[in-house]
Amino acid sequence: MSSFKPLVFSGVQPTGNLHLGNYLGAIRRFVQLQDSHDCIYCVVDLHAITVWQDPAELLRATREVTAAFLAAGIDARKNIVFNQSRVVQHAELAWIFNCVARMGWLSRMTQFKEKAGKDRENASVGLFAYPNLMAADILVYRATHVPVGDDQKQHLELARDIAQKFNNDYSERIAELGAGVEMMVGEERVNGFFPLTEPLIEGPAPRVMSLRDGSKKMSKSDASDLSRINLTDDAETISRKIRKAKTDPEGLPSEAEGLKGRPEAENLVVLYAALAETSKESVLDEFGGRQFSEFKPALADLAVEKLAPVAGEMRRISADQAYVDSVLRDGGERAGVRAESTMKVVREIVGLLGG
Ligand code: AQP
Repeated sequence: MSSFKPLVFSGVQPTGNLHLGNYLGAIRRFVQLQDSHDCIYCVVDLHAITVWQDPAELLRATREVTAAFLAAGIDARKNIVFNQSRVVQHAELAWIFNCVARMGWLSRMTQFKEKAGKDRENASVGLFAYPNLMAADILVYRATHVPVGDDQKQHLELARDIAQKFNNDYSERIAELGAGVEMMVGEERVNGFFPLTEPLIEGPAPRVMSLRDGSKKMSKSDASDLSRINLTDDAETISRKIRKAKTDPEGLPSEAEGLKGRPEAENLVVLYAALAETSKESVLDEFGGRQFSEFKPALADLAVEKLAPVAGEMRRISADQAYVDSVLRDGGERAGVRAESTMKVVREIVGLLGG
């Protein structure tokens, strides 16, 4: 029985400053996975333009995210690093998925509801169809695993629904062309062209929260810069943001149970645990019973210790624009070969002349 070859794919949008949530929830995981998997990492510039982007800023941010990937330790020779718009097959497959996905499925996406806000009529069509492009990003490589933060869970479920509907709708044609791969869907053994990709939402910090509001995730688009730690923040800025982070009047509990209903306190403990690569329990073993006035400086020192080398490396790599561009160009060429080999078959499956 043939089965899908394990392949990791993930992307980051070049929109504004990368923050600690992007780093702990996604980029650091990308680095770890390259030891065990074939990986493709993408700077998703086509996703970025679903909301307005200044063109010069988009170019800058695309290079900056690439520099962050490299600075964090992604090996662009062993893996593929490129920007999405370079490989036109992403957009081509996204169009086919626009015709597979249902309006009702997309209408339920919470990210669209949050980003479009009350003024839905004025949101771009691209923002609505964003999850179809995301499914195409993954499935144009028939990727089996996608490391993401918790906020992307719903979009990955949609990618699985799209893959499954495509496999069902075209099942006869897939069989006729011998293009299918056997896989288990629940208890059933089926033959499909696209895998049902598994999300990898794991690690100690799948959802880093805002430093100003423990009910909101840390986000690039938050109007308050105090809400997030940017990868490019200097030591003084990191310390100030952590000092000003919202907490409650109680000290740190000795047990994780004591963090229940205290989202801001829990977030800071999670951050410490993630940065130190340990558990919440062991952080509380060390700091339980102490006040935030003692814990915050320790957290700030740790954050600076872990982030300063990445920021320094980002600055060094960013200064060599020709190198960054060459990484994206080379990655784009290699990604394009793989994407085209999938699309050749997809065109045949769907019945599009042109090969
Ligand atoms: N707060 C977070 N905690 C953990 N992981 C997070 N990610 C984002 N925020 C957090 C993960 O980072 C990866 C890249 O995200 P993205 O650039 O594609 O866009 P996003 O999820 O929309 O991130 P932002 O920062 O919140 O951007 P805006 O403000 O533009 O919406 C993804 O794997 C994501 O899960």
